[in-house]
Amino acid sequence: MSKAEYVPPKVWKNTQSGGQFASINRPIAGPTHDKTLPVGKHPLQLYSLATPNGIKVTILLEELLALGHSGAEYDAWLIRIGDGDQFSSGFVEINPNSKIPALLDHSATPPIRVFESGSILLYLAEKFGEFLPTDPAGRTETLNWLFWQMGAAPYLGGGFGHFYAYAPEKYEYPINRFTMEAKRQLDVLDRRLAESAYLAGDAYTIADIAVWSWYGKLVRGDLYGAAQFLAVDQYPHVQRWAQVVADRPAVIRGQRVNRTWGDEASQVPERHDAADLD
Ligand SMILES: N[C@@H](CCC(=O)N[C@@H](CS)C(=O)NCC(=O)O)C(=O)O
Repeated sequence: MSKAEYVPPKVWKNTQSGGQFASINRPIAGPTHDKTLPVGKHPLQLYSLATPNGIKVTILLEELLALGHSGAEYDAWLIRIGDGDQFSSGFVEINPNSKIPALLDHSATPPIRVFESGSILLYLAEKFGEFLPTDPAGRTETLNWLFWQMGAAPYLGGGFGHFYAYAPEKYEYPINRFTMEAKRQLDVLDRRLAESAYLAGDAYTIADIAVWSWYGKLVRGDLYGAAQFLAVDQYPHVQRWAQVVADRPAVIRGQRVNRTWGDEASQVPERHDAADLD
């Protein structure tokens, strides 16, 4: 069956094309409704969901707690992005971009808002002095890979994942385009991880947390059901690293926070105490 070719009009019109997430896509920013965010008992208030961008932050917070930083105790509130919670007035105040994760640090006056998962990782790593080397070379290499992830993952998620898993129909052109890029990115990681244990060198850093949450999950078959399609066995160094990171207790704990799918034991929709995960 051939389809009529799409000819873009002179000015784009908002005709819904369907597909998963179509209901939350809008061409404007700003809030859709008035609602304040709940605030719990800890200084750190996280508003999130256990997507790859969301788990970066909960993994880091659980890592900090595992090291004994009691100041990293946090309340994690659920933002149901499928229901449009990210467009509430309260959420938009802490993230004008209406995307999870977003963090409010009440230990400062006035509280400090932090949005963009990379910015949150950097903020917490600096606040607690962990998972970010202090020597200029190590710190810069960590930030190189952290910023690499922030720039690369939209091609994996918004590009490959969207057209492979979520678009209402399978279109060969974008799937080819973004598969090419996803595989190139995996090869970038594989070559890097062939020469060092972790992305920034010998130490596990916020760069590993950020990259693992997308690419580690991808090669372990936890993202888009695409492991076979992407022939992830071609990346043995990524696989080795992904397994080491996956085995960390804080990584296992962090992935359960703000999770509302999968088997019931893995779901902790809200987290207010360590005991919520025990
Ligand atoms: N660059 C942002 C991306 C965040 C992002 O895309 N979050 C998604 C979930 S993974 C979201 O909130 N989507 C809701 C929407 O697009 O309305 C970050 O890393 O924090």
